[in-house]
Amino acid sequence: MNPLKQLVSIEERETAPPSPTDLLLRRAVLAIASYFRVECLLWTLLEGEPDEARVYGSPGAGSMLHDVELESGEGAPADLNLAADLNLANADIDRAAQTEEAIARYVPSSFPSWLIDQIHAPQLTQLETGDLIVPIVAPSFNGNSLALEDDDVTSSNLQLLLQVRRSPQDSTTPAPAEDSELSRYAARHAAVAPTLADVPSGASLAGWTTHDVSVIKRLANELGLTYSSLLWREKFERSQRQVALMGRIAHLLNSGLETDDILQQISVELGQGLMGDRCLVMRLQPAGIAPVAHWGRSQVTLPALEHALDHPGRGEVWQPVIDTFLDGGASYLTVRPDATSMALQSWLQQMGATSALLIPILIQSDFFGVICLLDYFKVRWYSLDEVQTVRQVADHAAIALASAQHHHDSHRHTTALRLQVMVPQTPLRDSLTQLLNAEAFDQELQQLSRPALWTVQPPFSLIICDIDYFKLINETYGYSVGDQILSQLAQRLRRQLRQGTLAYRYGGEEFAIILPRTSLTAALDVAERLLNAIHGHPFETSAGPVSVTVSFSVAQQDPRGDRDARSVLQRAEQALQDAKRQGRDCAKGLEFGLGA
Ligand code: GH3
Ligand code: MG
Ligand code: MG
Repeated sequence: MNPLKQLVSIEERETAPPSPTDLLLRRAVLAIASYFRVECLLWTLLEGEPDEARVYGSPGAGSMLHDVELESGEGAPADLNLAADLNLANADIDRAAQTEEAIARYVPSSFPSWLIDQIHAPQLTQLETGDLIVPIVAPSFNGNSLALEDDDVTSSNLQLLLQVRRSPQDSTTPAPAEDSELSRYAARHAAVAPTLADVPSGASLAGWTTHDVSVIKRLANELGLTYSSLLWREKFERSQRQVALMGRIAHLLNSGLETDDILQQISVELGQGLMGDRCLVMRLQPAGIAPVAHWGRSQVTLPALEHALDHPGRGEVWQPVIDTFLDGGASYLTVRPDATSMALQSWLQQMGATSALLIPILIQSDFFGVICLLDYFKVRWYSLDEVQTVRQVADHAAIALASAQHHHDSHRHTTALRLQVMVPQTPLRDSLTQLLNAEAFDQELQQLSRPALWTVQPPFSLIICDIDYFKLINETYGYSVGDQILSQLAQRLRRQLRQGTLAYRYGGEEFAIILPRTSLTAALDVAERLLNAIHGHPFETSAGPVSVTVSFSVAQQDPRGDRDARSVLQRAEQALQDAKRQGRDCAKGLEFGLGA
């Protein structure tokens, strides 16, 4: 079975359906607002992940939020469908959902001070504004029943917080519609006679009867229990999905796929699984950043990826970013327009993103790059377990890269071995010279160009050479003498090269030699050696000794500036033209960064 196909067929989870907790909270706000004829805010997630705090508001509750900074508000045209989605039988709720603008959900960026007090010591109270505050505390299992944690539960247990405002003229609860689900619900709870003990001692709750307070407390309790169980179920399902995702990624590593494909699938899995807009596996080096694998949400138009490639020549601007990652630093960023001086911030702006989760990939202790989840249309928060998942995936990506590095080295080794034992008819071999042919050369260039290896492999160099005035030699001595020269020249080249260094005849009288792990200077030395083996040493042919000269050129891979091995070849060809122009019979190298 082809694992690639299996993974591609994974259903695209493009947009998150509204979560059950989200629906519950909206429904609760609608119910309370319409039953008590109040404006109502419901604060959520006060339990340790403040980034996920939300506040739900009834249609007229905006004024209650005056002193709170909001990051984003979601007006509620979509919420008009909410009542239908929920199949609410309750006419009150239905009406409220349709006549009012339904429930808005906001992301608060700060909490009012009374709310902070509530987090520390939750208690039913009334604010100076007259708002009734009903804390909803998560069920805890301490005391003489099951204790989950030894921690102090009272301070961290505030889960939801209801803030209710009733205008003075509405100080009594009108009878709700007869047939409403809520009225039955309220009646059921009202039937339990409220005792004075239900109301905080000494509390004088202006505008609220003890009965109302009792009902609202019971509603709150029930809401808290339902919310808790739904929340745990969501958390459980999310962690199950993440376990499944990790399983698929672990499977990929063992799939025999090429590293590029593995990284590509990793970006697909993460992008879809965590529902980002774009997921990149990036190589990050002091002088720049470049994508190795990429997934983008297909339903939206994202800015072109070319911005992802930071152009070289700006110095080592990324070094501080790398250092930060190596120190275990920042992994989550929102884009701040004022922070353009930082490489990462300005890169995110170039990309047009609003927020990013960046997790480093370390191969053993070497920094490779980052896995980058980008969001474009809103600021996206990631929960701790999501971050944890991406970290694990980054470790898996590192394993894939490390084994690719290892594999690449052994691939070279086996290719070299195969060359030595290869039968002459092997199609990758040229029959005249017994060197590897143009097709083999092309294949090797492709191998060298694989994105996952491109920046990981130690830089290679390429020597190419071309016989000078070969046309003239053919014309002077005949084509078959030309052939003899070609064949002997190939032998001489091979004899000069170390065992395992591959030489190719990739054109009529053009040869190429790939030198792995070799700098430009070292490759130039090799070219000089080859040159000297030809210059002044005539070839024995059927027409007698014939002297030929050859022009050599050398180029070294530039992992940042070159797109692939073809770019290196182009640079070598450019250098070859220089050699020809400058009188032939010589070796020229072209430094990268200088060519066109
Ligand atoms: P330069 O110094 O500029 O390279 O001059 P040149 O004459 O070598 O260059 P050109 O590209 O004009 O000529 C290459 C010649 O190589 C032309 C072609 O006939 C000859 N050639 C190509 N393949 C073979 C072959 O297999 N056998 C023989 N004998 N000649 C070949
Ligand atoms: Mg030529
Ligand atoms: Mg030539």
